[in-house]
Formats: sequence, structure tokens, C-alpha cells
Amino acid sequence: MIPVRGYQGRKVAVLGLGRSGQAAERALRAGGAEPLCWDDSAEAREVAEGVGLVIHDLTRSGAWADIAALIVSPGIPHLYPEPHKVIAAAMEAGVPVDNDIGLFFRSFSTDDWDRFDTPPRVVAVTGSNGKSTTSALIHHLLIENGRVSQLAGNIGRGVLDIDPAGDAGVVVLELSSYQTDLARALTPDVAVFTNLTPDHLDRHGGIGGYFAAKRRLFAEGGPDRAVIGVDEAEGVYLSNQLAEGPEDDRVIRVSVERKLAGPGWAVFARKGFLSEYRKGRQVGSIDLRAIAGLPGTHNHQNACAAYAACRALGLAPKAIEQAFQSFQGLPHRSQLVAERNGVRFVNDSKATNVDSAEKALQAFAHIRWIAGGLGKAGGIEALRPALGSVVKAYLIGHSARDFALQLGNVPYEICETMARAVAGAAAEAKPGEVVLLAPAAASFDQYPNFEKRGDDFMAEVEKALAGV
Ligand code: UMA
Ligand code: ADP
Repeated sequence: MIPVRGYQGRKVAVLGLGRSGQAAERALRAGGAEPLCWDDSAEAREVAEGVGLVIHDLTRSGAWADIAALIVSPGIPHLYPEPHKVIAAAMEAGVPVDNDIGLFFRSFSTDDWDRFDTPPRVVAVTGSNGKSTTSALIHHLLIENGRVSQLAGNIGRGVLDIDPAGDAGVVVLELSSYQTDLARALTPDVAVFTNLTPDHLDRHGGIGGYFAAKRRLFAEGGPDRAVIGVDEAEGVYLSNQLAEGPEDDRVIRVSVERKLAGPGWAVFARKGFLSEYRKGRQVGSIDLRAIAGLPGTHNHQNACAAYAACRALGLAPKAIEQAFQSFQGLPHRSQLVAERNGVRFVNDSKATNVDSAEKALQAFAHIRWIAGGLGKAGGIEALRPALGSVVKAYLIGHSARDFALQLGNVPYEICETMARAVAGAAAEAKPGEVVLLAPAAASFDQYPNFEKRGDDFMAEVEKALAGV
């Protein structure tokens, strides 16, 4: 745990008692502060009280006397669509509002650093898609090369839960726009921006607010190195703003759409080959096509971003190439779960919207596609151009019939359940084909979350293959 500095002997309010709130409470206490907790859920308050947390009703008037700061969980809106009433009251009372990320950056360095040959460094990854994969891949590349690395943030572990870093230690943080928007300190050594497509627009007052929240990672103090995906206008703008000129190698530009020429530092992938150019010369090249854990152009973008971040941390191209081979991918994202008689079974349950399902469909040829669930507005209409590689669709869940109407000429079967879909696809698949779960829909009609849906897919694959 990282004990929080700067609040010793002072009262600090904590709003939201999920993963980040609980970690913040512990870390504040460890730093000598007096955390006063609140959660809108009576059940969460009861559980918290049961484990000894101090509950303090932040909704009553006069709640803010003597409180030094309010620490807010990322899922709680502080501005749009409207400020949570507790946050509004804190602002009205002049109490500084912050989050666990701000506390982390204020508290990360310790007196021990005087004895370290190489000060610890923080790599922070943001962007609309590929954050988890890129963060996990950076962590993997470091560990495989004998470096000490810890992984936390939006990927599921509260940032204050990690251990204080030792000599040359690295912390890899996946940061969402909710987290970068509110943090009062944001000082990573290496910052990564993967890409930008519209998401979470209600929380940011539109796309401009969403981009502004992500840009804060590059503005507050400025990282030593910025790895920027430049395949959208926002990335081009950001890299231009950060660089003093074309030779400025504090910015490493990344593309999967074009060769990046010029005297600066760039990493790009074309036709499955990653290239690194610096000062006009090629210094690294990797064939990404055979890396099982990173299929598809979208994963090549993640590979380029992770490669660039690790180069900024001093890993050699060959060392990175070697470690790529053993990356298994993250569960539920392009996850190869089985291969039998030339048929691959791939779990991309995290493809909950049309954008991510499109990337999954583009990553393979000859697909038996399991899709459906709770569809989003517009259904799968926007996926039409990506359906050329689909041999047959096996439709499940609430939106199965709606999706069927939008498939054009693609053969389909309404299966309703995962069990029937997997059994049907496994029985009909021929060598060279891929049975792909990429639902293009939320899971909530049949499952508590996308993870449970992916687990069910894997269990059904195992059953289907046991019968072969
Ligand atoms: N709560 C209130 N009032 C509200 C809303 C929530 O009191 O109006 C309470 C809930 O009752 C609950 C707590 O707040 O007890 C939940 O807080 P939270 O939703 O911020 O969730 P945490 O458990 O703290 O998890 C958060 C991130 N969640 C969100 O951003 C929504 C996790 O990312 C992250 O892994 C974790 O911190 C550790 O850093 C999850 C996520 O869905 C995976 N992220 C979004 C995404 O990836 O799209 C941004
Ligand atoms: P995030 O953490 O940003 O949500 P993940 O790495 O968890 O990203 O990937 C989520 C889904 O988005 C995956 O299932 C995949 O289909 C898709 N995806 C992954 N990387 C990218 C990328 N670089 N660009 C677009 N889509 C991606």
C-alpha cells in the first residue's frame, strides 16, 4: 500500500466505497489521516462499518467542518450529467475535491529514493480502446525482461493498493477518463494515448470534454516521454502540442495506418510488421503476424504503443520481440481459448459495442460468429461492411432477432443461449475457421457482466470439445 502523505492528523472525506474508495481509505489511514466515509448504498455502508470504517453522513448540512479534502470514486459524476450532491456541497464549502490517482502521485516518492540508483517510474496509459491490453502488455514485457513492475488502475486494482516502488521499479497504470479528469496531480514519467473514439460522452459533456479529460495526463507537469497514437485528428493535435519541432523525441508517434517518416521518434505497423524509426533511421523491426496473443490490427496498435513505452524505459528491440511471444492476451479480449482440428475458439466477450466487435471481426477470416445480448442503439447496422468474413452467425440473447434482420445475406441461426450457439458452431466449423464470441452487445440480459459471459463461452467450448 502507498501511505497517503500531506493529511496527517486531518479529516479526509471518502465518497464511494468500492475498490478505489476502500483502497483510498486504507492508504489515508496508513498515512495518519482520519478518513470519514460515505456511500449512497446502505448495504455498502453496512459492510464498511462491519470492517471498522468510520461512516460520516456527507449528505447532511454542516458535514464539511474541519474536512481537508474529498476523495471521490471514478464512477461518481462530479460535473456531467450533473454533479453528485455531495461533491456539489464540498465545492460549495470550498473543500478541495480529488481522487485516488491524485493522492497516488502526491505520495509515490519516498525518502528511500535517495538510496536508489534508478528512481522508480510511472507509465500511465489512457485512450478509448486497448488501454487494458496495452497496460498489461507493457507490464508483461517488463516482467519477462527481469524488471520489477506493478500493474494497477482502471484494470481492476486501486492504485493506492500497490507496494511502494523499489530501486528501478516501474508502476504501470491504466487510467480512464473518469480518473484523469479529477486528479489534482498527474505526473507520469511515460504517458501513453492509444486512440480516441466517442465513449462516456454523458460524463464529459460531449467528445470535447472527453478528449480534454484524457489530455490532462499530458498537461499536468508533462511526462518525460509521450507515446501518442496519431491515427485520429486528436492524436495528431496532441503530438503537435507536445513537441517543440519534428526532431523532438520526447514524443513517440504511433500508427497502424501509415509509415511515419521524419527525423523524430516513431513506431508503426504495416501489413503485420512493426517498425521503429529514430532520427530518420530504422532501429527495430518485428514480425507481429505470428504472435498468437496479439491478433488483428487493433492489437498491433496496442503492440506498437507498448513497444514504444518499453523503448522509452530502456528495453532493447530484441528483448521486447522475445517477450511478445509469451503474451497470452487478457481474458475476454481476443483470447484464444482452444484449438482443435484446425478450428480456433476465440473469446472477445469484452467486445460489448459495435466498434470493438468490428475490430475483432477484422482480425480473422472465415468466422463462425456468436453475437447478441443486449444490443445498443442502432443494433449491428454499422457492422455490415465488416461481415464479409462471417461464414455464419449464431445469435443469442435479447437482440438475437433484431440482429438477424441486420445481417444482409449472412446465413444465421437464432440460438438464444450460449450453449446452443457454441454447440452449433463447433459442430459445423471446418478446419481453418474461427469460432468467435464478439457479441456487439452488453451482457446484462443473460449475465451479470461480460466476464461471466466469456466464462460461459469457455465452459461451453470445453463441453463441446469433450464430445469430439
Ligand atoms: N456510488 C455512490 N454514489 C453514486 C455512484 C456510486 O455512492 O452515485 C458508490 C457505489 O455504491 C459503490 C462505489 O461507489 O459502492 C463504486 O465506485 P466506482 O463505481 O467508482 O467503482 P470502484 O469499485 O471504485 O472501481 C473503480 C473503477 N470503476 C469505474 O470507473 C466505474 C474501476 O474501473 C477500476 O478498476 C477501480 O476503480 C480501481 O481503480 C471499472 C470500469 O468499469 C473496470 N471502468 C470504466 C471503463 O473501463 O469503461 C471507466
Ligand atoms: P479498454 O481497456 O480500453 O476497454 P481493452 O484492451 O480491454 O480496452 O479491449 C477492449 C475491447 O476493445 C477488446 O475486446 C477489443 O475488441 C477492442 N480493442 C482492443 N484494443 C483495441 C484498439 N487498439 N483499438 C480498437 N479496439 C480495440
